[in-house]
Amino acid sequence: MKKKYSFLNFLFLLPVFLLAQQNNIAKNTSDWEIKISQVNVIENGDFSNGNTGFYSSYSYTSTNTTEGEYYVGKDASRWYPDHYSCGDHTNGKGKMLLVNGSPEENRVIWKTTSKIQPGRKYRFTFWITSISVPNPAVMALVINGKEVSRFKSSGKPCTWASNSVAWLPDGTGSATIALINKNTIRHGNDFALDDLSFIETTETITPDCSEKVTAGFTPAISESNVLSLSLKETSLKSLKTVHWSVNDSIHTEEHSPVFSGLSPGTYSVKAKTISLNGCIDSTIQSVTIVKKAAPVQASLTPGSILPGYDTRKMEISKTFDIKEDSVRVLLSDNGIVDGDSITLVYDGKIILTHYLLQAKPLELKLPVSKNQPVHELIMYAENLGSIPPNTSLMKVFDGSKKYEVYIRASEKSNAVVKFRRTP
Ligand SMILES: [Ca+2]
Ligand SMILES: [Ca+2]
Repeated sequence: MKKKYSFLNFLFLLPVFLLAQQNNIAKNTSDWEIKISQVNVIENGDFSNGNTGFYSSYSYTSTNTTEGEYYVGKDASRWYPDHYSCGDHTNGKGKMLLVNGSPEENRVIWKTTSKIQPGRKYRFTFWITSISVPNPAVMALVINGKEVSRFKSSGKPCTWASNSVAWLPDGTGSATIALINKNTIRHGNDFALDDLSFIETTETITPDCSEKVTAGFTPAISESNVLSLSLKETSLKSLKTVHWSVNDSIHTEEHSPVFSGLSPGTYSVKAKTISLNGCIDSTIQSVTIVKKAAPVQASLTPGSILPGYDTRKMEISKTFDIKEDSVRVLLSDNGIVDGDSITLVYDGKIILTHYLLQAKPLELKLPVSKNQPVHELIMYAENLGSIPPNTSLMKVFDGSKKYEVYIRASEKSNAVVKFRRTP
């Protein structure tokens, strides 16, 4: 079910900033100290184990008679007498992949699929030499169906050269790597491949942003002024996150958020997308609400619309002494997320209603002005979820100081937290 952000009493919201975005404060710094594996994830990349660990559409034969054949061996001249007698790349004495280029287009010489770790970066390297003259091979490297490089072998036989390409995972969780010879000439066009590797890297890789998810979106406004937002892109496969903001005061990372109870006016709606390959896009649109929904009454008090608000006991959970001009408050469901729905009242005004508590914290920035000695945040339970009462973990940040408190609200009591401004 989609949660709804109400704009009830929207005029009162300013300058309260609600940030329903994922917070990274509690994230352990060790998350960033990623150990890089130097292991080659390609099996048998040096061909020391023979004809195994890869697929080929070429024909395997120990004696070369025609084009489109391959062999895993130590000496090209023993495979076909007119080939040069080149040593392998690994140590000059080992095995390599010997190939007589096919005249058919796009025949796969070598292909394998490797599992990859999400969020990591990789580098694929292969070595190639011609074993005959003329017409050196032109090797296309294809990863997950996309050609990422094209490399021409040196025309000189027994002269190894390497091609190496850095690669960012595309969200599929694996990398199917293929080598295809783009040269289809029969004469010459014979070569050897060796020391294929696919290894994690820490280098900076510029992503190919021609395949990013664009942040174009369509706002839809219903009769009752419910604003629904969704991205235009039909395939969200390569979307990592979308960040929505309305008037830069309400933020959410839901894919398709719904905002209810908007008062008439013009809103600046921004969508920012980050694709799995790290490419960023953003779009801003003005959304105008013309038809009046329920009239907003400046005199509306929480008690006039929240049943039992005034009669419930005000249970003070904690009073905090605050030094800064504002506090950051993070609210999340305590333990099992069971559908607790709440309204929050700050200094007598509703700042958020029909909010479903989640494991991912809601972030609020609340002003703690000196004009008023004590500020009150009240949590009102709209329902009790499946496990009553409504309990929530509240984290309070006063500058660099951090506090935690569990608060609970029920049909009998409202949870109250006070912020006392220190001089
Ligand atoms: Ca080798
Ligand atoms: Ca040939």
